[in-house]
Amino acid sequence: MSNLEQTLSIIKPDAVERNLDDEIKEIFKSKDFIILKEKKIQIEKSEAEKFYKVHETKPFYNDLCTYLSSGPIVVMVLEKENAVLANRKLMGATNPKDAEDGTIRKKYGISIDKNSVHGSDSVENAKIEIDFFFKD
Ligand code: IDP
Ligand code: MG
Repeated sequence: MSNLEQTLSIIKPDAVERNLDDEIKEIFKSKDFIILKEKKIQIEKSEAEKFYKVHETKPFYNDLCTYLSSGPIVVMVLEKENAVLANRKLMGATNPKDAEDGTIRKKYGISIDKNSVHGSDSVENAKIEIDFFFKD
């Protein structure tokens, strides 16, 4: 059965700063993700706080929001069969130290906070996150 999904991907400031965005986009395309929408933007801290609201009680919340708003990011809607899980697998573990070979975070991640990419963690959150960045 076909299960075409869309997911939200963000190339985070640490990767854009190192000019890795084209290289990371090529990885997605090589794994048969279609980039349906994309934009390079810089967001306000208040927007990062809304985006990461689920983490608002975490000790790292403030630093996380400061970081996501610290420089340009590339936000993309990716489409593929089972895109949400496929993207999470391709990204690798949150902490690059724990990420498997062949994953984006293993290859490019610097630390648990500067881990180069974000990806939606469920189909439900993917819809919310796509709307957050691409609702007209
Ligand atoms: P995920 O990005 O793999 O889905 P989440 O648990 O949703 O991971 O956390 C969101 C982001 O918050 C992570 O990508 C990472 O940048 C940051 N983060 C998560 N845990 C920590 C931590 O323990 N210290 C610092 N930053 C963290
Ligand atoms: Mg997450």
